[in-house]
Amino acid sequence: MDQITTPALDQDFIAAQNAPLLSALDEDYAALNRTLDRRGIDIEKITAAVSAFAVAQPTWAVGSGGTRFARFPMGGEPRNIFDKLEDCAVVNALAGATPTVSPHFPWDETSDLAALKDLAASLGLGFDAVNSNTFQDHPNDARHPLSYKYGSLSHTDPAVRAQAIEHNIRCAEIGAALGSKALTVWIGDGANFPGQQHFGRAFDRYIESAQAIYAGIPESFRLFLEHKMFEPAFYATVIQDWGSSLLAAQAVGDRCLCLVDLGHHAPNVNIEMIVSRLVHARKLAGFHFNDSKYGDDDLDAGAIEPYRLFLVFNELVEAAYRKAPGFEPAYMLDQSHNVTDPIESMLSSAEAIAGAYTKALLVERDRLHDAQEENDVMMAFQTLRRAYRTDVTPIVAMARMEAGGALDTLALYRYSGWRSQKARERNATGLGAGIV
Ligand code: PSV
Ligand code: MN
Repeated sequence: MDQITTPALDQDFIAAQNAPLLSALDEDYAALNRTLDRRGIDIEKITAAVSAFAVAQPTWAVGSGGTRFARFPMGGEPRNIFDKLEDCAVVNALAGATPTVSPHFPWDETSDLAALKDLAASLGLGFDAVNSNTFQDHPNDARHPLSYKYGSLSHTDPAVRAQAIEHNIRCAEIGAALGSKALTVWIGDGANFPGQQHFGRAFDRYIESAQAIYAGIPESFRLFLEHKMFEPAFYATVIQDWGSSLLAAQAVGDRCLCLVDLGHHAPNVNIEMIVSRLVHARKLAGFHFNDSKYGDDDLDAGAIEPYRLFLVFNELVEAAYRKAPGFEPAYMLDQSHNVTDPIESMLSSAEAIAGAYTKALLVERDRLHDAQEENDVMMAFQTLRRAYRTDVTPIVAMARMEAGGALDTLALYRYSGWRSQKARERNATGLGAGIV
């Protein structure tokens, strides 16, 4: 494979572009330091924590997404998993916080896993949770003669369930070969009409299938169950909420955990509270970050409800602060970029997530806990608000630079000419991934 040459992946180039921005950053950082110092907060500690923060990139997010109405492919979009890795490497080089990728099969199928592993290593990328796909048929795969039209892991036909179980185990095998340590299972199983499905029997069948997957994947693997309220099933979904997910995970085993995707709930659901409950149950697998106004919109993290993102991180930081047992969350972006350049969306999302995390780190925990214990409602609320209102931009930028990233990620990405270079090199494909 040819060496990939682009300024966007060149550490010296990034450092040179950062240089003229440094003195302004130093000034802003010093001013924020004075503010935080008055609150007894050590800015260096916060910056170090933010610099160490990482969120995985989903391979499917670097292609143009779409809706059930249309997809508008962009020039230069990735044609296969190898191209996708290149784009993910650009995101990581500039964001300095996205060092792993989460593949999805069969979308990322390749006959040369060794080459894939080599490319990832040469790009400085690792592999995060592997995602299975039994929400669509695999017409080009002889291992998938049966249709998932009426479900997969909860299907009435044992042969379809067996096929779906086999696929999941194979995904974990591929993941193990790539160095991944988790399998994420999201199914589209459910019902479009009342009466279509026996809720209890479908759930029993799902649990039995999840147990079979658990028994078939490596012992080093964690199994993540992802719930979703609706879509593609529009009346009921087998794993529709965190309650169903928790019941299933508890029935499956210790290494089976519940994954929360921010867009998979009814409007106004208190997701930060779900975090707290799953942490309590030692069952929080991690997060798929995105944002939404109406449903599973898969918009960029923090684009619509940045306060909610902060409140979610507040619970995550709280769990880490009190060293909650079994708390080892896996973080991933899960977005569909329909009208933006996916790399730009991932860069701005990584920044938004780092910002929400930083603000959560600024919450004065002891003060908050005291106010809660004393029923000082206003003080508790204001303690959160004070952290949220703080402009943490200098910390996020400093942390990113310390992790090797760019101070102005979007400007550098555009200046690098990556997309137009790829538009010349990669011919159009009609790649389907990304319609989520
Ligand atoms: C489902 O909407 C989901 O959030 C799951 O994580 C899928 O695997 C992913 O999107 C891609 O379709
Ligand atoms: Mn998801």
